[in-house]
Amino acid sequence: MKQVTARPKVLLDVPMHYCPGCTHGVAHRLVAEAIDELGIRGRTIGVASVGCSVFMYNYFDLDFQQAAHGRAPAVATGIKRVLPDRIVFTYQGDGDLAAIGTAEIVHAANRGENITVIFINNAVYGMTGGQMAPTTLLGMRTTTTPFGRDARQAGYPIRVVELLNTLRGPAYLARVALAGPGNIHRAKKAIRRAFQTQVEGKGFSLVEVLSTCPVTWGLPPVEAVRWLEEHMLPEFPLGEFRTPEPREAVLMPLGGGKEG
Ligand SMILES: Cc1ncc(C[n+]2csc(CCOP(=O)(O)OP(=O)(O)O)c2C)c(N)n1
Ligand code: SF4
Repeated sequence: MKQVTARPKVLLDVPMHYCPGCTHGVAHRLVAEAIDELGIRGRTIGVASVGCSVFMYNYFDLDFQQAAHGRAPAVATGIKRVLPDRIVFTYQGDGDLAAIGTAEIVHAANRGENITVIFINNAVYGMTGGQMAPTTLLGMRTTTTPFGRDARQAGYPIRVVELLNTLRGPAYLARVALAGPGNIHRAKKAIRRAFQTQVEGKGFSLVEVLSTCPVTWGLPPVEAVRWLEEHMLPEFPLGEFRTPEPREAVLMPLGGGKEG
């Protein structure tokens, strides 16, 4: 019989701790498939962040470093600069990346660090019980916005990819969604391309992955996917926002600026 699918080699055969229907597991698999397919298993180092994926190092047959709240891009920067032949990636939720670690992600992207960031946007802080995240939708109820997020008090949802796309540093920026086979297939391609960008030495890559948190959203897993499609997609458009181009010359002309 022809085998059409198998567990990625880099993903260990151990039970994960995620809630039933949580798409962290799907995202892990896509990362693992990309690493396997690119043949970089022996030289990849992951940086785990805080949040529900804090224990992801238990699931990958890779070297991992755990970073303190929001600091994963800074830790990844250090590892990559010391070991430039390694492929270094972070895996961060929206609380970790877009709230606690806003400075780290902006500056790592702006410097064009040759690292890959997998950014899981499930619109809430999952691990700590469902508080508002920077990506929480307007009107969305969370434990800290029980009447729905109100822009006058809590500001607007932050579109991380669009924000980083204002910088010149990043080489690859994409947003994908774990909703339905077509979107999951596109998510896989984007994650693979993000790693490929680093393999080719082209600089900073980030994929925002729209994900579900059925438990804190209070929805069964299938309805959570529908909710993502109905509510998150209009706020967070999908696509590749930046693809690798030859790096622009940054040297100033001799004389320090304007000529003539
Ligand atoms: C009581 C408490 N407040 C704050 C923290 C810090 N903290 C650790 S994980 C986390 C939420 C992370 O959420 P996110 O990054 O969105 O990841 P998710 O859990 O949704 O995957 C926070 C705020 C903590 N551990 N405990
Ligand atoms: S709390 Fe949400 S993000 Fe965390 S494991 Fe459960 S479903 Fe997944």
